[in-house]
Amino acid sequence: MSTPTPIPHRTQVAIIGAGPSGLLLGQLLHKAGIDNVVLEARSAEYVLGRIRAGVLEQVCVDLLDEAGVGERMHREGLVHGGIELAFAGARHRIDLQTLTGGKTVMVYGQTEVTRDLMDARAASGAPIVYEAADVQLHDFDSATPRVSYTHDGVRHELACDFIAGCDGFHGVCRASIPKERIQNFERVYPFGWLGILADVPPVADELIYSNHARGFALCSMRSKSRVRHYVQCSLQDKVEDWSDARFWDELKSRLDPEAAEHMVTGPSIEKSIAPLRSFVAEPMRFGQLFLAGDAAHIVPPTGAKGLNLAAADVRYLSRAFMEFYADKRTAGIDDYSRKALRRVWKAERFSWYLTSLLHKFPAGAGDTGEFGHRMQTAELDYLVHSTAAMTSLAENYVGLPFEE
Ligand code: RFL
Ligand code: PHB
Repeated sequence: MSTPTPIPHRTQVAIIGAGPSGLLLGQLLHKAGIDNVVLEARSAEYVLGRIRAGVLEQVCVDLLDEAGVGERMHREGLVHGGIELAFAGARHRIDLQTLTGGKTVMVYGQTEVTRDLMDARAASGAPIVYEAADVQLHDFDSATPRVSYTHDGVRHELACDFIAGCDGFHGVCRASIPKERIQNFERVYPFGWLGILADVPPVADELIYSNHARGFALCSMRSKSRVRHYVQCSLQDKVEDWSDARFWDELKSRLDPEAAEHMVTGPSIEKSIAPLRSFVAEPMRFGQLFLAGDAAHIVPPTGAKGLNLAAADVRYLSRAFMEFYADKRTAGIDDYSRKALRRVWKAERFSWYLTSLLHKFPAGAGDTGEFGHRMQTAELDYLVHSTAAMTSLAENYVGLPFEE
């Protein structure tokens, strides 16, 4: 995709990063008549090649509708009213819809969300620069922040009122904040997820999360004919260590016999390993610079919260900017970090809880090894027989309500 319109030297909001956070924020602001420029380090094709999240909460679906990009999602996405937990050789359904008074989730890949947002951006003619190299932030503590970058070998400068740092975990925005002004909280897990994408029918109608003595497994999907499956793997593992045959055998060995028997296998069309991490940076505002999405926090993918949390930040931030430009009210801007972090920490807690409940932890200190596995099995057994416990899981999985 080429750069569609001439890039202005001044805008209201400079958005760094064209992942879901940056693109969604850009689209919501554009619809509200707020000028913005998106600067992305990579090409559009590269961004679309990253296979990531697959489950959208209702609040994320609503926000995509508000941005005017929900049409294909409603046509092609799969509405799920439950998930299955597999352990001790059997599967147990958690009826999300009944337990939450009618709430569901939408199974629709992050790649498709990103594509819909990129298409809408191109159609709107709002400026976006792909392959913007060496992005640097200037004077974000002042009323006249600027961003400089190189595009096609030429250095450019963009003056703005605000900078939205939507540039993911390895981006430049959080890295630009002096160490003494930011506090990081982190937990790195001693394993990763090996994921594959394959064009075969899903093994069941809903997602299966499996706790097994050999390690965690997840059967997810992108459509009725494309699956996304994961197995917990060692951090030392390389993608090349995992042939398709080894992957399918390992996945089957971690599922209940019925699922293993009905599994349709096929060649992988993508295969990658992701490390698991919990991370929060506080605060999320530094003068005129606001962090959103993975730039500010990371969750392990077990709770399917990463993308949804990014959307939640964008919801708060877009409203804050809209209030500011409509009638100069700064309450939303001033309260952004506090409100966003309250939600972030709850999603961190849930993602950490599900990760702890479902993975095999190497023997060591605390609830690990064989003792830890027995604790997990007892907790899972309690969970699937207690309406109170299942309701707690369900209300977190479908997404907690917003603080207005
Ligand atoms: P993104 O998607 O990382 O987008 C950030 C964008 O910023 C660009 N960028 C820069 N641009 C300009 N200048 C710079 N200096 C820049 N540095 C970086 C990047 O190229 C990129 O395009 O963050 P965003 O928008 O906040 O979206 C967050 C979600 O992507 C993320 O939370 C989820 O995908 C997390 N996640 C998963 N979540 C789930 O719910 N389920 C999953 O299965 C799942 N799998 C994953 C994941 C995240 C992964 N990462 C980050 C490595 C698997 C992986 C591998
Ligand atoms: C996915 O489909 O990629 C997916 C689904 C649920 C998760 C994590 C990843 O919890």
